[in-house]
Amino acid sequence: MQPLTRLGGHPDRTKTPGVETNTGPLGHGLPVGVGIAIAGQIDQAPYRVFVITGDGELQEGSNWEAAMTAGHRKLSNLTLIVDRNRLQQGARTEDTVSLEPLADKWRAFGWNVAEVDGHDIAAMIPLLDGSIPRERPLCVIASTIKGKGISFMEDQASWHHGVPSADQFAIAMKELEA
Ligand SMILES: Cc1ncc(C[n+]2csc(CCOP(=O)(O)OP(=O)(O)O)c2C)c(N)n1
Ligand SMILES: [Mg+2]
Repeated sequence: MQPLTRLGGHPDRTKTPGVETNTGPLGHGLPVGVGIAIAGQIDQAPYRVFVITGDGELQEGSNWEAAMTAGHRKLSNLTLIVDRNRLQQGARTEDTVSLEPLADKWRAFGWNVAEVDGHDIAAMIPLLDGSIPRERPLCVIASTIKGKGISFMEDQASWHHGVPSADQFAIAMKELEA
């Protein structure tokens, strides 16, 4: 438990605005999001559903059952963002169970796909703000660098659940503020 932050290791709907479902077991967020999107489709409700998954998380089979259902039902109210940092808990994704060709996989399941630099907020906004009408669910594959901007953390799998020491924290804050 991380009592002093609203951005704990696992999302907490009681602490983080906009988060509606606690997750932590991998492969649960997308199936739950698909269920909420189906409910919205049946009710003809105006809301849209956003799900974020890790890339290593996509190795869970439950995601692909959900992907198949979302494609079948043409859930145009659903947007998935994949944090494509190419790392999972202890290693690189492609050395563990490779995900590529990732965009083709989503297309094969009946989704639209956008591939973007996940650190480029200006590029992300038009994909998320609903300004582009569509008839299918959208998967945004956002290429990111774990620990971006902190020299000793960048692209290091060990920072999946690393806790910085006081000295490391001071260095990290200095680098981020520079
Ligand atoms: C069902 C399930 N299996 C295993 C785990 C342990 N686990 C937690 S995170 C993780 C790796 C996930 O990879 P990714 O989402 O890419 O992590 P990130 O790049 O964000 O560090 C694993 C295997 C878990 N939380 N839930
Ligand atoms: Mg990852």
